Amino acid sequence: MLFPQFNSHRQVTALSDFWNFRFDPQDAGLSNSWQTGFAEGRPIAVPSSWNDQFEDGRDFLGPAWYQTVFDLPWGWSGKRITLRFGSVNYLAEVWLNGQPLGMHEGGHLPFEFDVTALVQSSDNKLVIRVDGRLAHDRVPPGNVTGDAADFFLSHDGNYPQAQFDFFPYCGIQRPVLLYVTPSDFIRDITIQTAFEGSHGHIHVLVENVAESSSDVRLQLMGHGHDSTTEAVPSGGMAELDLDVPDVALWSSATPNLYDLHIELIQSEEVVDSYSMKVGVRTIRVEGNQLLLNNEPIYLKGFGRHEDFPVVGRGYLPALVVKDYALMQWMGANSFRTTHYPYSEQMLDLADQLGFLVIDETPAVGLYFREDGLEKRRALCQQYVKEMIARDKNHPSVIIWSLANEPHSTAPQAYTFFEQLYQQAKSLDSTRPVTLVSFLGMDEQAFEFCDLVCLNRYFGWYSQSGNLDEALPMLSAELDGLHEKYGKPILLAEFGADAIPGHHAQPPEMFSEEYQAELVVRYIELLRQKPYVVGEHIWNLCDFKTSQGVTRAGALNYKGVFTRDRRPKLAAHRIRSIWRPSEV
Ligand code: GCB
Repeated sequence: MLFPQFNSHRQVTALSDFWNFRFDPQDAGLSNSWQTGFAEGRPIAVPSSWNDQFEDGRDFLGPAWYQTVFDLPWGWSGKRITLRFGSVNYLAEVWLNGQPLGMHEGGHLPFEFDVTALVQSSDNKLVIRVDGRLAHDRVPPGNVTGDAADFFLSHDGNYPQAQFDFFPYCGIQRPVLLYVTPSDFIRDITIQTAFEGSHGHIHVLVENVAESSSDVRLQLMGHGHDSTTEAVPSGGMAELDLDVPDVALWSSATPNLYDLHIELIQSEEVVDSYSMKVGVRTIRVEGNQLLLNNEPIYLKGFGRHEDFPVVGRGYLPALVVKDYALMQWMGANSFRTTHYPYSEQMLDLADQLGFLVIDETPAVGLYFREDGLEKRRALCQQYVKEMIARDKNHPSVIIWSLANEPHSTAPQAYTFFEQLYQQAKSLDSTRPVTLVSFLGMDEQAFEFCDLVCLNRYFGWYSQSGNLDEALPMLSAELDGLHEKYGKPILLAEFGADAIPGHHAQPPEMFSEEYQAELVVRYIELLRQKPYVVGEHIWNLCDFKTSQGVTRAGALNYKGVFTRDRRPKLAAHRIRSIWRPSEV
């Protein structure tokens, strides 16, 4: 799926700003008046979560209604026009000029509609009903009730009752774009790269709707290279191979990117074009190692959240830049998109700045009770497909994560994840696939996953306050896991809550000293295990959660930075390990 862009054949505009908005607490079918006309509402910022914008409705998860009115830009009439939503959490139903366009389930992934037939040159009424309510057959799930024997309710009793540990922010959370393409256009591009010695190779698959009279031309530029290749599509597809002598490989230390320019040509006229950045690199698991460009890599980084006061999970470009600045200052080279795919802009910057990304679907807190299982399975399959379609061309994305902490002791979990694993591999054979588990030895999916990703909180949720007891347990478990599965292991989460400004010597729980000591001692231990390929601290920053007895102020305080991005003691201590020469 291509991100919309401006060039001499394409244009894009954002329908951002203040929209008209209304909560619909009775689910009273405001639909008639709100689908067709402009009803009484209040202003809301788009994109942004709705929860923290008003004095009422923070915990209201929907349904709610959004409306806006737009005119087409000059010159767009008669062109192919698409309406694209970057992320609406959770369930979106969309109408344009009173006509239904369709619906999309699941946040954090884009969806779009061809609106050519419905759009007018002026006074277009766009209406979206958003339902973010938590339900047992949604993914991620919430409001799960019943027998706890076949699943854990680790977040039982929290409010709102999410089956996961972050606030269930709702609304139109990423930009709504309107874009125009020619009627014969480049529909999709898939890049795969390889190299031998200093010779790079780029395979490009171009999908278009053009007839066989078209040609596809590629130009690759950068790092002293400039070459052009052409191919005639067959069956609506063109496959092209580009050779890159003296290739400048993409890596974390040298995030070299080439410029690829693709043109669709009919009767010697260029009718469409698309430009993108390409990084040449390989990634694979071999033995105990994770190899980037055939060299072992070690991941140093974080789990994070798209989370900030007032905007909630709304896209905030300055925050994207800030979080990269913090991670660079720390000496991190990696992060996981816990627990949903982050914005496309976040990944563009990862390509540019050389961050190694584990890209995770929104499947957090899954459980395997039969009730609603088929629906949850279908949603997980949809998410894998949409995530790979969106992110497949980013060199920064090195691993796909199918889920975080599924409650997968049930026998059905094996087939559930094996199917998702096979699906991911068939969509993209070039990247390792995993899931992130808290079960450890009992995680059935580790039998087929390419690497083992474990979340561990010894010294926090168990062996609380007692690191001398906690560390040997971690050590023994890691050794056991490696013996059982013989795969590289990433410690994908570890950490402790620290209330900013709370100090204790000797260190004790919730103090900055205890968080710092726990994280540092974990890292020292991980570095002694040759099969460990990385350390991802939980979390980069404090973040908002549902209310519950374990979350003071409805915050998870495991950030090494505060929610407003100020460092705690742990940040300095970790920096001295990750960037020793700078401290
Ligand atoms: C976990 C979850 C993460 C939580 C974290 C915690 O294992 O993956 O979403 O926030 O623990 O702090 O409890």
